[in-house]
Amino acid sequence: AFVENLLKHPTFLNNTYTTKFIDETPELFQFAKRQDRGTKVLTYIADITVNGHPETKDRPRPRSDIKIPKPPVQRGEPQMGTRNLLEQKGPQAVADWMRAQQQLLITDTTMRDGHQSLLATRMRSIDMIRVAPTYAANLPQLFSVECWGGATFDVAYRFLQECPWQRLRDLREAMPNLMTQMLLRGSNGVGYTNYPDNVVQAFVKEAAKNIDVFRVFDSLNWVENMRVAMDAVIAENKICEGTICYTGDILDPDRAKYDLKYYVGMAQELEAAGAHVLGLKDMAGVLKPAAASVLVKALKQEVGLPIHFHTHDTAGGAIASIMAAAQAGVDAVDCAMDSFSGNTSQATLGSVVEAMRHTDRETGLNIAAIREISDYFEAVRAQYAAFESGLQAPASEVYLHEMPGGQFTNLKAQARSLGLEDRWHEVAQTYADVNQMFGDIVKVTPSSKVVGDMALMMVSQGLSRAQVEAPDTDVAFPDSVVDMMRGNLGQPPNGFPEGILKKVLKDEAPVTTRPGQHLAPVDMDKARGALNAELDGKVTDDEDLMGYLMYPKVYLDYMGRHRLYGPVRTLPTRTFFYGMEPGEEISAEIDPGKTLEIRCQAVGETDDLGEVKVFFELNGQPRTVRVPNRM
Ligand code: BTN
Ligand code: 3PY
Ligand code: ZN
Repeated sequence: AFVENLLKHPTFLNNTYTTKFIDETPELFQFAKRQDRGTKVLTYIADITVNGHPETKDRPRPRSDIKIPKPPVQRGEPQMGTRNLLEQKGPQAVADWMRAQQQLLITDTTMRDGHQSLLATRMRSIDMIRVAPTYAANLPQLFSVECWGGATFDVAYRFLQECPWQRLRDLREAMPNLMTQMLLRGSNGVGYTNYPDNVVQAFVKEAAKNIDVFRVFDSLNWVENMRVAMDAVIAENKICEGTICYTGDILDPDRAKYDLKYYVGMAQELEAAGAHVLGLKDMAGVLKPAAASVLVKALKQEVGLPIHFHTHDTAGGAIASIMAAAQAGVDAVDCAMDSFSGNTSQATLGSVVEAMRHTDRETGLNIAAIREISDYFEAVRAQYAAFESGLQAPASEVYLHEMPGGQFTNLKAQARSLGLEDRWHEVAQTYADVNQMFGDIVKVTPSSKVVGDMALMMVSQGLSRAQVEAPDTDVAFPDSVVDMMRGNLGQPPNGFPEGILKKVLKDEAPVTTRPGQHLAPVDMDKARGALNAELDGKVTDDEDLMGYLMYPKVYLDYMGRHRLYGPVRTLPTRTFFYGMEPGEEISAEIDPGKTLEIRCQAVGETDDLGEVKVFFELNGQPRTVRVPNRM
């Protein structure tokens, strides 16, 4: 029926369709409900086999000899971990324990920031879930596993055709003794814009079913804009890590806006707001060792909270800063498994463990267990060659532009798509200029995206900062810039500079109070009704509703594809991105204990209707799927 719908469709007949045609043409899905999940998954494999995956087209291919990654063996049953303490005694007890004990505590970020920073967030759930029991069994001394939030939420729906909530439930179940951690962008939730307060609250409530540690930050360091999210975490009895985003250089007198006093002041505000832990988020990796030492010492002295330090290795200095912070008494630090570390990602977990060995801050983690898990992830990473950035070496240029690790490779890809790849260093310089023009702001999602949009626009149009600022030139600012100047992301310290406000907004007055204060609460029952109607009466749960409220179009597109392709999250990663070859066999466990054994027999020729038959065996039975050849 799908193919009949497709062949009758005017766009298809006119030959004006693109690779996104199926995604953007919901009427093709009208019939799909009747098909069983096996057929749906075969339809997906057939389509990818014939047409390729749009995301891996023209990108480097994985080596042909790679194997499905094999998770390391578990050494016995999981011992008690931080999660057990949280469950038994609550968040304050965990915070007290952090401060009282000596070890340098470690959060593993591989499943969130590690792949967000190195592979454009493309790691699929299956590659995480298969190793999660090994974490529980072999690394029970970890402080937490950061595995959710940030960009992982929308990328799961948008590009990976999977449900982020299901990923979280599966990981939680596989690691019952370890605390799960997420990155929450305050009032921006896991999105790029401020949401109404009741949406943020409902999101936190839903996430708290399976998240233990919430790292809450604001992209302009405005504590006012963090309270709703922080209060919601505290109400769920989970760990609220109220977080400072670090920018500038406290030791540089020319960057006096963000000096030691500023950070101590913000930390005290976060403590007063009820944070259990103080997060120190160096999203670009610009906190140099000497400054880390001064900052951590001051924070330890002036604030009563345990401190959790996050940095990026973009300049190659992460481990040095971590050592300095550890000597100054930092309580916990973030690292990524060796094979997902370095460059724009976190410091190397195994190296930090070794650096601490035979010191008073020994981590208690088993280095052999780390190597085994890292080897597993090395094999995982090989499957994602299409998403590697090609970055060859660390670069001190980060101290010039201050781009967050999660943005760097993305912006570079955007520059490439605009034909500006050769002018990357100009983009970097312009990014720094835009930051100064905006009054020297914190740059982290979403404010970093605004600065990036402006920088790309200026480089592609050949505009300098002086030209943009000149009162008589007419500049068409990107929407995101107008939105930020209107006050829709909140306020930076001392507000935005008068000149740029006037230039962007002309006579419009900005709003300088908290955006959430002006956003009407969403009527949840009404929204659910609208969503059910969009989905032809399918009754949706709270997870679906949150996906829809954060990303309406992305979520509905995901659901449209889900009806057609079924549980493709269960496919091996190579199959998901490249389809199958004749003679190849795979299995996909679509429910616990229910496995599809799939063999690709042959791929036919394209017929007069522009269709290709793909011949499979599904659990031993012959099955044929016809898909359009769109190549
Ligand atoms: C994307 O749209 O960039 C990624 C989503 C995956 C789309 C799949 S690939 C095969 C099929 N054909 C389409 O037109 N969309 C889906
Ligand atoms: C995100 O918000 O996704 C980040 O990683 C910020 O550093
Ligand atoms: Zn980060």
